[in-house]
Amino acid sequence: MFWKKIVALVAAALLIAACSGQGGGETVEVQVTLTEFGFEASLTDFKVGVPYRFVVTNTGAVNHEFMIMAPLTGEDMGMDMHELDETALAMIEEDQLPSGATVSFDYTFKETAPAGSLEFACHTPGHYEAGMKLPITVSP
Ligand SMILES: [Cu+2]
Repeated sequence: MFWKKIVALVAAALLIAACSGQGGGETVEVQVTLTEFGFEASLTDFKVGVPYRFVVTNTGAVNHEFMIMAPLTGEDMGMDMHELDETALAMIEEDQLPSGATVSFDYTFKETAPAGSLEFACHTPGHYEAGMKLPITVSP
């Protein structure tokens, strides 16, 4: 009798946790396409706290990578790939994104990002300079 009550209480607590875990928000799917040399995205204005599922497809002929990070300034250009990777909020490595591949991941923005402070980018050598970047914003 006692144990049944405990089990029921735990089950109820788990249910409540499951329902409130994402603030009641539904995951929003974002389609991103990579080509030579650019991005197309179904969404570029995001909101803090909303769970997004990025579905990233490489429709180009060569490998690309996908990063969400701050635009590079002149002095950042001297950073090596490893340092660059560290500054990214999220990324898909280029060996995971060969021609024709689709990779999905979930990401929720934790901070706002005004225009000009964040972008999608491909930092495979030469690609960024060729135009593989797309500015995004994150609002409260
Ligand atoms: Cu690229």
